[in-house]
Amino acid sequence: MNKIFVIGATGQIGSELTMELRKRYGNDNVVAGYITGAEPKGILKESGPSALADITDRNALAAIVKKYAIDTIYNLAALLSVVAESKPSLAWHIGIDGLWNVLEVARECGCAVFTPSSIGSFGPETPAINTPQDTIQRPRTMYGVTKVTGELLSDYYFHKYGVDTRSVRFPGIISYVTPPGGGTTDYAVDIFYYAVKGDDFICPIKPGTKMDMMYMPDALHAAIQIMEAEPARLIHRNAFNIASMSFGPEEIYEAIKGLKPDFKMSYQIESLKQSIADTWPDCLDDSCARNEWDWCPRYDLQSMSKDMLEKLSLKL
Ligand code: VAH
Repeated sequence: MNKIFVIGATGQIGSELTMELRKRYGNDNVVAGYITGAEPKGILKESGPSALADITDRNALAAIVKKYAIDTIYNLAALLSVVAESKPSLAWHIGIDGLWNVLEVARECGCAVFTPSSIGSFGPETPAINTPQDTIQRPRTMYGVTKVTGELLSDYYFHKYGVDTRSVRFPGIISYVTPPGGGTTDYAVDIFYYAVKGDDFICPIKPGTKMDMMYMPDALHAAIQIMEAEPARLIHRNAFNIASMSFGPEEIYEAIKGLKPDFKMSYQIESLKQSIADTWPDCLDDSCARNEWDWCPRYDLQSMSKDMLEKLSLKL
């Protein structure tokens, strides 16, 4: 990787991935792609080049790739699971028509492509405990349909055209920089904001609803490490199971309460989020990522909770 283009650079993952890539590869070598209304601000804007990049405009993507001699595209444009249920055609348009544009530009210009999948790519028939790398994927959400289709389309472009496509199935990602927008796992981010502000938290997900979660530093590490991996070692490509922690609302509450004894939580279940969460696995088997490109997370629930509370206290 030398010249990198991040599509969706102002989103929850993109805003931090762009900065991490600039730190590793040089500020001028990472172009932040954004859409109207979500322009980069502050350090993200000042630290390196940015370009208006609507993923549904193939010519615009091609012009940016050629102008900056891009060799690697991180495609982070997507509607998250809850929003995608209310706007399914837009979710498909961005997730798949957009991906098609990225893959065609990558095929013409010789770029590698990272397009994240998700635990949302699994469905109720998928084994929920130690979910295998290769297993049934019959998601019941439009988000999941776009993620499975994205995996298949990315593998197709690798096998048919030799486009260097690679990706991971992200769990719910927890971060303190840019809040997520419209996800089923957002509760695991929101809970920290309430704890730091000293407010009681009302959890929208039932106790006992285990889902894979990951702290943003580990997610960034995975997104970069897989693209730096030795291609000859890769048996899989789109997309690798990765995991770091699996918990339900009562467990993250206890972890935070251990650090903030006065913190209180109650439940008010949101049926759409709960119905989506119920179709997702509890915990993934990520042995293929560990064997094929040395994936190894650094944070667990305790260390993440401590770091999140410290960083959010400074931020807020
Ligand atoms: C969501 N945070 O909740 C995203 C993510 C696995 C969850 O895809 O939709």
